[in-house]
Amino acid sequence: MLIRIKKASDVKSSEITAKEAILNRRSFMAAAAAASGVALLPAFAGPAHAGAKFSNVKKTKWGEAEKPTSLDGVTSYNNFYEFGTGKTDPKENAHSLKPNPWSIEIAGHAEKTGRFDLDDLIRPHQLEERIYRMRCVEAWSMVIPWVGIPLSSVLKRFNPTSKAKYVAFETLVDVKQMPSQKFPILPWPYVEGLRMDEAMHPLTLLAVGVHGEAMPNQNGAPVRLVVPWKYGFKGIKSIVKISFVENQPPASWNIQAPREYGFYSNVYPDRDHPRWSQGSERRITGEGGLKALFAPKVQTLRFNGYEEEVASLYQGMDLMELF
Ligand SMILES: Nc1nc2c(c(=O)[nH]1)N[C@H]1C(S)=C(S)[C@@H](COP(=O)(O)O)O[C@H]1N2
Ligand SMILES: [Mo]
Repeated sequence: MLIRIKKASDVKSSEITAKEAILNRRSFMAAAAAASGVALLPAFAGPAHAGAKFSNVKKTKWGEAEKPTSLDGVTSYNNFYEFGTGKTDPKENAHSLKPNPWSIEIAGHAEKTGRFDLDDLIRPHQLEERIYRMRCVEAWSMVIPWVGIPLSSVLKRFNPTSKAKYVAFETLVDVKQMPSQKFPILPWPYVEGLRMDEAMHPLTLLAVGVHGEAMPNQNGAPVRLVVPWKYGFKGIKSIVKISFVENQPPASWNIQAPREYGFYSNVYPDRDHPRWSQGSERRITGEGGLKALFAPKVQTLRFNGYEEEVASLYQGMDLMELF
């Protein structure tokens, strides 16, 4: 599963022209903003530096009653093994990731495939803020205000064929940017997959930011998956390839320890992990430090509380077996 990244010399001149047009338009917008004295960003600002705020993000009903984990909490306690296995390693080490420019290869059973600039994939869509409960398989959780678009809106544009039964995702492989890839902690690239109906579900997001700003490197800049009714590891970070496939694709943690982590990995408190209970979680608020072990314990809900929205996807499946 090696990823071939197009060299600059491989890029067709038509693509270069398109790219130049984009860059010109951006500098025009920046000049316009400077002239008006307003800090203006286009709806999607791919080149934005970490911390740059998005404009034109539509608020949604999702999670409006929840109290989000602070930005400090969301960015200081992470799992991103490409930067180390410790919870504070990503914050410390992810500065070597270069999220701009970024492109994604779309492959497999679809009428349209190819390599696309991330900006071109995101820009046609209205960015939304969705505050989702996120539950890690390690029994801690956060409430995260994501900025993104429904994954379905991007996937639909490629006209997947009837052979597309699953969607497979891959993270970047580049040991210079992701230094812990020199260690065989997991087989690289990190890979994940969803069944087509899960990928197309309106709750499933392609996220490009948190707390109104461009995705911090440690959270999976510039673009990552968010599937709030599944354990956190399904939310693959720093995606470089999306493939429409016929058979169930490999998923990193499922390959690593199949008896502990299933392909579906829906949050399901009835089914404990072989080594610990999944019945409750430590809610990290990010306030007063990040002492996850001492964070208040709350009950874990079926499908992480999104049962009403997603239970129908699994009708007739034995979720104790197909975990
Ligand atoms: N490429 C990649 N994606 C990944 C991981 C990883 O190690 N590598 N960790 C996963 C796990 S276990 C979790 S809980 C979430 C954490 O996302 P967050 O750090 O934004 O909270 O990212 C997931 N996505
Ligand atoms: Mo996780």
